[in-house]
Amino acid sequence: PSETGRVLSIQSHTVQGYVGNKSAVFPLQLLGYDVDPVNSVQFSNHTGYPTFKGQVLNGHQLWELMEGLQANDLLYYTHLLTGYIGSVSFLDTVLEVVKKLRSINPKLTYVCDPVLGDEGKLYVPPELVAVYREKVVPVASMLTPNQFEAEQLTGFRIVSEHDGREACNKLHAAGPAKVVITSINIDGHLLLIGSHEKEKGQSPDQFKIVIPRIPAYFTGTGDLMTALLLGWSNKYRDDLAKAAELAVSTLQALLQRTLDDYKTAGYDIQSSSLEIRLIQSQDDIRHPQIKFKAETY
Ligand code: ATP
Ligand code: PLP
Ligand code: PXL
Repeated sequence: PSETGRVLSIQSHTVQGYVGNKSAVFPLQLLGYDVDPVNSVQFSNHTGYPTFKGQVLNGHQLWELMEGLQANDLLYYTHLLTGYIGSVSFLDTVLEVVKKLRSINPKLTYVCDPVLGDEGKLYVPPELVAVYREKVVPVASMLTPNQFEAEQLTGFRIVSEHDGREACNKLHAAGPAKVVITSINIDGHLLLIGSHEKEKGQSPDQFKIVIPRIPAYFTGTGDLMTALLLGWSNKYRDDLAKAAELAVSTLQALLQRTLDDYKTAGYDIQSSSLEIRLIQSQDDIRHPQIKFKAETY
């Protein structure tokens, strides 16, 4: 399928390494999309390193960029993509961006990775949770939370596969037609749960993909995952399960390559978070071999 689009991607930029826009822009371009990145921060490296330096864009500065685009009639987008956002004022401006883009293209698809934290810990200011829950989730077309984020957004504890499906139902009721919980930790493996509410109020089509846990930590995988889900779900609009199979298959091939490269170089893979081998994985992005199958419920 050749369906593409024009994506406004508001995410972090790091000089070195692949998180935020650095892990989303290249794969979307490889899948044929025009991508216009707005760099919400420019840091030397991701914040998991012992130190980082750089600049943060504020809400006014984001809006200034939108005004520049509007003055030249350049605000037509098919998709808006957002990831990690560090402040309420920036997130409020992103909501204004959604409104503005939809006034120009009412069919705009807003793909939102509601980055809040992981493994029981927030890595954003706690005030952001309510803004996501009350204002952002209702306007999102597709949402890609992890287990912790889905819990934060629904107030519902997820300890089983069944809970994951219930959380998707609650999120549909709040707004988005497509929900992918990118990872639920269940006895030693990861579970992705996808859910597509094809008609408002109807019961959604749901599926799971079982992913063996690789014993290492990677940074930027969540951002890459959401970008790939945007790319493939737009090509297979009525088949979110297929889109997720393609995205997961790319990601697992890339993670395996990353692990192999670090091992070959003699690194201790337990010692820190690994930088993904994104550029080296371009064939796996363009033409993923489906090795991870979705099981529909
Ligand atoms: P975000 O915080 O951006 O919402 P997230 O916490 O869901 O993202 P990750 O936990 O990085 O993001 O997972 C995204 C995807 O990356 C998972 O669906 C899985 O396919 C893959 N992944 C990440 N880490 C591992 C791992 N250790 N073993 C296997 N797969 C992994
Ligand atoms: N750790 C910190 C400190 C972060 O700010 C973020 C931001 O998203 C992450 C981890 C998430 O990384 P990932 O997208 O791989 O889940
Ligand atoms: O991957 C999420 C992310 C986004 N932006 C910045 C980060 C990270 C992860 O560490 O440091 C600046």
